[in-house]
Amino acid sequence: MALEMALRPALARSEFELHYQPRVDLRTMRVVGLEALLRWNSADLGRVSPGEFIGIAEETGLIVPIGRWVLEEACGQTRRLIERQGRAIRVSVNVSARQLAQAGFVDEVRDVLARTGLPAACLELELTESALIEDMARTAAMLDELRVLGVKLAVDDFGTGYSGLAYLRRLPIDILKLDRSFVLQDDGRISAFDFVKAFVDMAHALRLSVVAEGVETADVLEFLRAADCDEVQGYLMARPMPLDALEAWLDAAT
Ligand code: G
Ligand code: G
Ligand code: MN
Ligand code: NA
Repeated sequence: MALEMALRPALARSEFELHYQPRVDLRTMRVVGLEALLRWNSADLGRVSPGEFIGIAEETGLIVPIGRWVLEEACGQTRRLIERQGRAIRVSVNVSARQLAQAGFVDEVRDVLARTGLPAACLELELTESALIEDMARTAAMLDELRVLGVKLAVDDFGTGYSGLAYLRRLPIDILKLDRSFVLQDDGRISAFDFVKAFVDMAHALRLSVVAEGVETADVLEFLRAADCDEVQGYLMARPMPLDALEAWLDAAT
């Protein structure tokens, strides 16, 4: 309750900020993308992690205006970053089921791209399996419209649900983001190679590219390289950072 009371005025009080975590091409080790991750510094509660407030934002519907702000901020900041860096960089934005269920979501994405000037191909939307299968017919129509705009579509936390794979045939998905638990077992050991490799091969056969999340060690990086994974993201490369720190990091890395 205290959290919800503090969350309601947070947007108007400019208490949100985006941090960005680099995503790296596993073959060239160049940064090809960034994931925008929401941070809340509450005047009343101090720093609150998304794990604590995203659920409440979803239940209360506050995720809709907050998500709109995230999309606009991520697109605007990335557009300016691309200008300064002089090369294309993709930004991925997490989208909740609740946002996807909004009637005007596609228009909102189209408007934000027009307002910020970010090329559509530089925007990726991360959707969870549960959001995708909630209302398949409607979702499929919507994702087709987003695809026509040129936006990239990713399945986030892939391998954590039990939704099967049929939806991958019906929906115009471009990217699978393998959850950390897909590669690391509960005891911290790396999963069976053949298991991970088979999934990567299947994804490639379906023309999907594969991003592994939560890469923390060189062992895991080499394992993913051997499994033919396309991109990696994790503390081994970099933590999520505020924009200015990210730019300094990018300048140092190249
Ligand atoms: O940033 P962190 O590593 O703590 O993220 C925790 C969770 O919060 C992740 O599941 C992530 O997808 C989610 N999250 C972070 N930022 C956003 C956002 O802008 N929108 C939504 N819907 N979820 C987010
Ligand atoms: O659910 P989603 O994939 O959107 O959330 C990404 C979350 O993973 C963020 O909370 C981010 O801070 C976290 N994260 C990013 N890199 C790593 C990592 O190497 N290890 C772990 N444990 N978490 C990570
Ligand atoms: Mn994500
Ligand atoms: Na994830």
